[in-house]
Amino acid sequence: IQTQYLADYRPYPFHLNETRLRFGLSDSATEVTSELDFTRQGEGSLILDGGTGLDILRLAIDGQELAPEDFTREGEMLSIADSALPGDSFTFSATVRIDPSSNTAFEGLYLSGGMFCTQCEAEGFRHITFYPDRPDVMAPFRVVIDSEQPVLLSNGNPVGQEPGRAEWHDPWPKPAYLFALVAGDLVAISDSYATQSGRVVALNVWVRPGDQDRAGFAMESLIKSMKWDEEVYGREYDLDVFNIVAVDDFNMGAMENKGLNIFNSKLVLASPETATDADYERIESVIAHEYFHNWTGNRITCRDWFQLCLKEGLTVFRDQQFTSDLRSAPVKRIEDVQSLRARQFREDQGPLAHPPRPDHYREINNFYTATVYEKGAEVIGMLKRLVGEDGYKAALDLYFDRHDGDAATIEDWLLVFEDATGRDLAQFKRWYTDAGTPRLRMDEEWTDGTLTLRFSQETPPTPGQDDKQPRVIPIAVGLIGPNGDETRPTEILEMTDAQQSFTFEGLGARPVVSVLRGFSAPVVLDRDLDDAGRAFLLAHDTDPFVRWEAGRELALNALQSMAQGGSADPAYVDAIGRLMSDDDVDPAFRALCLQLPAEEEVAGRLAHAGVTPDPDTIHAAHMQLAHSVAEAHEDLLIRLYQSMEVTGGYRPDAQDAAQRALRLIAMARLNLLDGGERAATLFETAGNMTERFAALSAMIRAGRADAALETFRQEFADNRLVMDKWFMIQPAAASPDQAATIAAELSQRDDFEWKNPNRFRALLGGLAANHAGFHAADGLGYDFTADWLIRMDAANPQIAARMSTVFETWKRYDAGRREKSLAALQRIAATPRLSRNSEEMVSRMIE
Ligand code: DPP
Ligand code: ZN
Repeated sequence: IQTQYLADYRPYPFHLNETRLRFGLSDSATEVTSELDFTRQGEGSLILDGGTGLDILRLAIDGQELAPEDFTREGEMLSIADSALPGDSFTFSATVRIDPSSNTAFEGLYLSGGMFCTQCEAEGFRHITFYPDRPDVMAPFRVVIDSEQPVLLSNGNPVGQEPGRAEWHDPWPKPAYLFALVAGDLVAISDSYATQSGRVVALNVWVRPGDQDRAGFAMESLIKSMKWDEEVYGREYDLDVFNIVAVDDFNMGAMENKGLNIFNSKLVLASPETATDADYERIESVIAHEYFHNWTGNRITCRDWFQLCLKEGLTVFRDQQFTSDLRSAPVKRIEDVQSLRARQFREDQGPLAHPPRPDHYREINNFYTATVYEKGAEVIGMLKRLVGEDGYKAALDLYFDRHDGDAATIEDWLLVFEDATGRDLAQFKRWYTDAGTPRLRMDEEWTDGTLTLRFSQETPPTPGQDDKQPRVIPIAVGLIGPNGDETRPTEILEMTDAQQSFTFEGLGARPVVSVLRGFSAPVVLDRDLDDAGRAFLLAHDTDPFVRWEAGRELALNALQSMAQGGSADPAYVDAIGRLMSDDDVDPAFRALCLQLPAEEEVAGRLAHAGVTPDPDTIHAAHMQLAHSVAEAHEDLLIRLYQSMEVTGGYRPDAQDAAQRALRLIAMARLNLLDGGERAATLFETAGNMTERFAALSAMIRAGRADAALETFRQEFADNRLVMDKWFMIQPAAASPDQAATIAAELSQRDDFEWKNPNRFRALLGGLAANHAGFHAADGLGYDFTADWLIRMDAANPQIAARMSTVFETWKRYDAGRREKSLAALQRIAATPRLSRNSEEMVSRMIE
């Protein structure tokens, strides 16, 4: 399989004027007829993509059937002989037969619980018919669906609907990856939205009969998204209908197909009894994300897949802004940084590191990564910080104006910022082209009222990129006086050199520096600050991110020293107690501060410091520090557990969710002292999934969950999404020496429907979330995971390849673990007929 290179990009030699498709749906023999109106626009042959599963019934040009010598089929490519083309304009037509019922990869057209649905991003359309399956070939679509299924949907506006047939027209030129079709027994909850210019749009959320009462929150979220994009970005919706469909078997979270978003049902369906606060927040943000793609992704798409972060980074940035506006901005920022560090920093520090805009790949599906998405969003956040609110708005207006209807590039994107603001972004572009997380070091010098901050930056080598040039780093700094008052408000220092100093003059007394406010750049910051300084920032900083970060640093320092045989430093325990008892502080923020850094993060930090992490010691340190907090603050935690109880009916809003979060983390700490008593009571009495699930998880940790797990299973046996939680939490919350065995037992159950991506991710992801369990020294976690990756690869390569990233940190650990994880990876690599997806991932990790 060949590597694709960005440098090899060539425009497609034909313009596609219109695409017409006709589907005769049948489970195992669906017939697809296409008519593609082409006009030549450059030199080259007519080459179409088409998977090996396409059975050719007829190929024709301008109605003339092609003879065998008029075309050649090689792998996933169909080439038409130049001699078969009548001139510069012609209609290519194909009738093919495909088998949706045997499509377990869920790419192209497939069946999910008897319902037809599609997933075409990135390259799924080639499994439906022959086509120039590349994002820079855009055309309006007309689609006719013949089927006995009661509901027949495709992109765009409905043209005709009669029993057994539906016709759809999408006037907006789009690439094939945005095509969608759904046919099934579905019911809608419906509403409508009047856009700012007065267009009335019919809105439907389609679900299986019986699920309607769990679709209301998705609809509310959609309406909020439509309004927000008008108010904040001036972007209006552009069709008569907007359909969302919930599907049980789905590789991704959701997909932004034009006018017909298809969602993993876990990101649509929610009720207080079945979904947690975190589920609600995620549904709201993913509904927004996919809706926002209508402009950043669909109206302006990507020229090629190397530019994926053009649409994903920007759309993640937009959904983050949306959540900040609707909920608490500081809390959202901290959550985003937590997830960036846990997933993207981890990726950047290992064998899978790649730039937000990669310049080569073998399988594009392997590049739907935290780097492309989350770091892609961080880079836009930095751009915005550098050019300011007004500059950002001017640049975005210019982007929409200049590139509407285009398949654009990162160069186009940066040029609108240069043109709108007059700034040169040549050096800034390194954020897109270079992999790796810069290390930023800050030293301070204080003389006679003058404070000098000396910064140095360095980015460690990443695969294929040994030498790194300095980047533009926006460093947000504020100064806090000794009495706790802010003496200098936030200012952005713009670092461009490898070493650079900034001076603050006329200061009365030496301040404490609050640096990297709001996490102004995705870097690892090193500075010498003692625990007293950190406790001071935790108590006094006006910047919530730096406050939280100070607490996290205290906890990390304690964990790090405990994991190396030291004892728990009281600084963290004392400081956290003071913060917890401050009722003026947002409960959600307090809950975040009371969380300990994940064990995985401690391992990463130790590895960075040149110490081989021992998962068992880290786990013991984690337990011990949590225990110290519980013992030192038992009365306070009991008070919080009582006072944060939310009364009245369940509401998924930020205020109530914040109280629940603080209450439940208080319960988790008390769990270490009360042997699971509070959790057991809450499990019996709670009326919502947020509390019940937290209680169940605490009971597992307390070793008294057997009966509760069975009660839970009986109650929710019919609800796949809730049962996913049941499969996930058992290995995740198990004691490390049991985790792999528990996962293995669960995998033998009849209801472990492993081909369902959610169920598979729940069980394997649950084990991987148990750091010391997955990395158990006996290697059982590695073996269990490898067995299932091999099995899944034969059915669904995308899911197997993505889950294989649980191994990406394997080189960090001791020789015994390294040997066992390498053996597991080699076993995967040696599997006959391994997919290109898994082959690429595993070979990058082994190299
Ligand atoms: N469905 C994925 C997303 O929205 C890919 N576009 O990010
Ligand atoms: Zn997206």
